[in-house]
Amino acid sequence: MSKFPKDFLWGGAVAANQCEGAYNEDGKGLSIQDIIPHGIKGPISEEPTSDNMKLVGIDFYHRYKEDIKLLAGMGFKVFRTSIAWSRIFPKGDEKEPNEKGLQFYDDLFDECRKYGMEPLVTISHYETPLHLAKEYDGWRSRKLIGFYENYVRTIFTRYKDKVKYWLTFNEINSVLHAPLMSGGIYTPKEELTINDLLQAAHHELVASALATKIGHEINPEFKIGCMVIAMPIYPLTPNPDDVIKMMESDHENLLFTDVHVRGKYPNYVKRILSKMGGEIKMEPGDEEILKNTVDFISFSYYMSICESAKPAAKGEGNLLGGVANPHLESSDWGWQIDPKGLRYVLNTMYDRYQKPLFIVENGLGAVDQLITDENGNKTVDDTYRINYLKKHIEQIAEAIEDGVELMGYTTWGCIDLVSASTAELKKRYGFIYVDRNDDGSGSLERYKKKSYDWYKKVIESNGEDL
Ligand code: BGP
Repeated sequence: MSKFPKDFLWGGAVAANQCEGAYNEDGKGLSIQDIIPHGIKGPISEEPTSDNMKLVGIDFYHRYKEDIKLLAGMGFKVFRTSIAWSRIFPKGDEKEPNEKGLQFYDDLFDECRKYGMEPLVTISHYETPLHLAKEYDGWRSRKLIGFYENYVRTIFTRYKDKVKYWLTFNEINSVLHAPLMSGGIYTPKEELTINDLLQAAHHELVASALATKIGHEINPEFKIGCMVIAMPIYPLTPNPDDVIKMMESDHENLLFTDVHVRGKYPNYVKRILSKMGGEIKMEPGDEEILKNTVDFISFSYYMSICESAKPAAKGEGNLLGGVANPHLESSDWGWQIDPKGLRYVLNTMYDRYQKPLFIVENGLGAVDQLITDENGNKTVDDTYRINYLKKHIEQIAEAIEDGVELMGYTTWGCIDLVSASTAELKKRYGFIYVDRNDDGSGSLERYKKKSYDWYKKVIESNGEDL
């Protein structure tokens, strides 16, 4: 008997800016991704440059029918993608939307539904319209709440009968760590204090709660969730100083789910703010809006990290940094692989909130080798990816046995796409290989990897046959 609920939502995830390409077609405006050619650590460009792999992505904009069919071939029940805000409102602050942009997502969601796949839609996934970044400094400006409100009203109304599951902001807690990519904040990070970042976060939190309210008014059947980076933080040693350091780091993440689920700020936020002096500037009505809490909590899970009170060698953590754990192995990009950490985080989150959870990202970024098999088909022997996913799914099953209420699981980058942190194509996550390389070469042909048939079997058996 499968441990997974019978209506468990198995599937995969992508984001518009990492796969669609067509960065300036059909009225689309520029987004901040069009000026980040080399990922979060690289310099930004004034204009889009041809070395930016996201301008073409994997050409999903033109090939989505072929891709959705391939994903449906694995039996996907759900497909997570995002809407590129700048396709709908090219600059972000217009009143009227771009019809061609709206039509594209109508067609995409219809295509998903044709195969019985539920779209799970991220409203803002690291793709703030560039104009909002340059003109307003992104989410540092309170004005963004109004622009976002106009955007969500437009898409909720348009897709109210096609999309049921929504996520308000991708990895909302990352705004403290990658302000440009996450919050469209143009001011360099070095010039920002934690209080500046928490103020920007406040604007996003108000916008998120407002979206939840508006969404439920437009369609009471909507399920609207928040989305955070979930990363267990372990103390590097049992030294109480390390434990306290861990707790303080954790607060900076937990505050986002606390506000989304409890509808108000936790007390410890005052202490974080007091380090710099000052407080979050609220406007009348903000506290009331924050009371619109989410239906579920979703998160990405790639790794755990350690914290130490002593300055120690920093790990290559996702966006959050941290100290390396001597008990774990790392991916080629230095992300520490920790399947049991997933069971742990599912339990701690469920214990804290008693809300349904949804794992909307998990997977292994690796360099894949395209080969020709004995039947003459091009493929990739990605046994390492299968092993990674298998170990994580085993731990999910354990967490379900622990009593955690879990809605679904979407692996990240189910078809190869451009990396968010490094902007490379060679960091691949997919069950489907896309022939495109970092020098821009490649036919854009799609090939099934070994993991394709494996994941199909996992879904067919509802997580029994790993
Ligand atoms: C998360 C992002 C995704 C995705 C993933 C993998 O932080 O939500 O957009 O890209 O991580 O990261 P990367 O692409 O940097 O390997």
